[in-house]
Amino acid sequence: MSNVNFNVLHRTCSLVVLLCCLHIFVTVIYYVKSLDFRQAFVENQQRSHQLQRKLEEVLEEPKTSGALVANGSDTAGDPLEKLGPLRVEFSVPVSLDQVRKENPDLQEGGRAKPKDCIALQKVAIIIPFRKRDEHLKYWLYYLHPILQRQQLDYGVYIINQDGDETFNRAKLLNVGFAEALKEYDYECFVFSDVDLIPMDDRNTYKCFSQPRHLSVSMDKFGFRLPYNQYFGGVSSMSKEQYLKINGFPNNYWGWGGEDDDIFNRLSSKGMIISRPSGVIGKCRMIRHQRDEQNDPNPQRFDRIARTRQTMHSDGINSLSYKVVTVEKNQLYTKITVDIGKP
Ligand code: BGN
Repeated sequence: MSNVNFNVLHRTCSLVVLLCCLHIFVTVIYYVKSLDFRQAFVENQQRSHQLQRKLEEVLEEPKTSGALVANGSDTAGDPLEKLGPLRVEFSVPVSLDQVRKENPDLQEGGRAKPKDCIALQKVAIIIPFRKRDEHLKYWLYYLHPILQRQQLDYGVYIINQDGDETFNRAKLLNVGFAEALKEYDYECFVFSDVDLIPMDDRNTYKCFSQPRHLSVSMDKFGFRLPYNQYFGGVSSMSKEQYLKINGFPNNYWGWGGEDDDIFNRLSSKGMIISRPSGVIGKCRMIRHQRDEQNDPNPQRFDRIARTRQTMHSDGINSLSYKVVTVEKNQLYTKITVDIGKP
């Protein structure tokens, strides 16, 4: 009897052990499978994130430089299709030789126009200047390829203030307007500081139905407009718009206020400022020390308060200066001028 009991117990135990083993086996199989599944899920997720990132990069990828893109063999075709964000940096030095080589289509005086189509506009780019050759190299390096891609018929005019008297930005801009018009039938004028480089070539350096402010989103101001009326840095005006306000003031000697005076002139004539979006209008400023002979002008507060009274007698109609030298090369026309002193 006890023998029979023992046998039954033994068989039952063996069955239980077998069932346990089977259970462990099945559990292990399911566990391993679920691991595979989890890994596949994670890999899938990673792959779709990578794809997403790549897509974003392709859509947003800034081009290395204006020149590289303009001359790259993979970018042949419609130049307008290449427009978009640009990578702009000032850590690698550039040489004028390099800029000349990378822009073989430039004509004497820093002129270019599209070969296969009618230009958008005839644009004179006016740059007020004194002792900023390092900045000028970067400006030419970045801007020449951009301006050519923008299908403009343009010329670059560097207006160099002779001597060491206090700097006068607005008067130099007036000189640029007058001198450029003596050369060619320009219909549009872009007034640009030498240290400002656009970061997106959709920011077209041309004129619009209203005066345009182009440097709307500068790194220096945290990629924002410092104030709504700000019109400094880079702006454009058609010949008509410029003449309607009698050009720019001639008596802002030293830093500040002349751009606010120009804004006052425009708004007094009922014009409004047109601007690109904050994304397209991004630009970088080359960092530098304040120039000598360009201290803040203490008279600027009084002057901008009186723009409406002074603008009809002070402007392009009262401009006087003496051209000292004119230098023309493949990259620019440099006009050195004696504009007098305060
Ligand atoms: C303003 C200057 C501008 C200058 C901007 C940005 C004046 C006038 C008196 C208020 N205006 O303050 O000329 O472009 O800062 O730096 O100083």
